[in-house]
Amino acid sequence: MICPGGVVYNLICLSPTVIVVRAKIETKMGLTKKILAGDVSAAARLISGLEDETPDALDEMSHLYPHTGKAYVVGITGSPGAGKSTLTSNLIGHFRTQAMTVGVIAVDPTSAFTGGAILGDRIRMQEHGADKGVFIRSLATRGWVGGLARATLGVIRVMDALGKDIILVETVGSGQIEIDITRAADSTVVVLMPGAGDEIQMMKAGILEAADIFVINKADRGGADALKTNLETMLMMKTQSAGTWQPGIVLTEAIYDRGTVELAAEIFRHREHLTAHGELAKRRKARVKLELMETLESYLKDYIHDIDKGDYLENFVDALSEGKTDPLSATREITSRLAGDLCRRHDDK
Ligand SMILES: Nc1nc2c(ncn2[C@@H]2O[C@H](COP(=O)(O)OP(=O)(O)O)[C@@H](O)[C@H]2O)c(=O)[nH]1
Ligand SMILES: [Mg+2]
Repeated sequence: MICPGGVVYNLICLSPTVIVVRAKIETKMGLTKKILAGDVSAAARLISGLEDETPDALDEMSHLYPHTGKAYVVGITGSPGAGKSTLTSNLIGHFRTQAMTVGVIAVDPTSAFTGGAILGDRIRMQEHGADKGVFIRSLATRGWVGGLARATLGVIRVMDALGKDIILVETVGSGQIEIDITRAADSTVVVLMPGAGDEIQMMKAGILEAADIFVINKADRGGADALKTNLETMLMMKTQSAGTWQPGIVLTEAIYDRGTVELAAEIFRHREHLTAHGELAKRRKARVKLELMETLESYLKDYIHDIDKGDYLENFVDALSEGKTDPLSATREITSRLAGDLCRRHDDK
């Protein structure tokens, strides 16, 4: 039965099952309405659903999506212990004095194993816990990079719909995860500290290219000036065309809340640069593409998982083991079944 939405839907679909489905949809729409009205517990519920990747939460995002795109997203990344959470907490304090509302997402792919870092982040940001203008959420995923990126992008959207002006995304680790998260941010801040020697690793992982702003934190410890000189030399070696953004280097002492105002100013300077050069729209387009690819991938993976509950994939595995087919031919066969199944699935909705 084809059931389009709205009134017509009501008139032609009066069977009890359909009425149940409709009631469920109304609850979902209600969640988006609540979030748009600033309901924090509704936002928290949706975020939990996104972490668990429940079908309801993913559906709800379709309602929420059109109401997003206003917030400015700042990624804060760097090695564990560099001072990201302390800096984030300082930035929250600063933005609040400017009457801006703030969302914070602390992403920690390692915490699934260590369990410790997120607790540390909470403690460092707890002074803002009672502030209604601040919404803080830690995200731990099961160490799966794709899931991590997808959940983060979703949570950014939820905080955006909640009306937060600035969203700070703290991520730990190096390499692929950082690069992925930087694609989700409008401005990316890379936090370094003297004596850690992570400059070389940074170059290898391509983080130098991904950074819009560098912070040298723990400047109270000495060695900060030498690190700054090092970094400047590395940045000079990059080929740069006229009009491109030159990453600024900000020295901070986060435990004493020193350098926060300068860092915030640098973030806004970068935002102005992006806007003036049409770069912000380009970055956001790249983010939307990432979201599309992540959603598409997860949709297809879910489908494959569903059919695997039977013997369908096993039959291919047998045929492959016996040399009767090859992975590409099997993939082609599976995807043509998928095309047929999806058409039927969409018609049924
Ligand atoms: N000496 C010094 N310690 C700092 C500074 N900023 C942060 N710390 C300390 O470094 C440790 C790690 O900080 P944290 O913000 O949790 O780092 P994260 O792992 O990058 O989030 C904590 O014990 C902080 O108190 C700083 O500017 N100077
Ligand atoms: Mg931290």
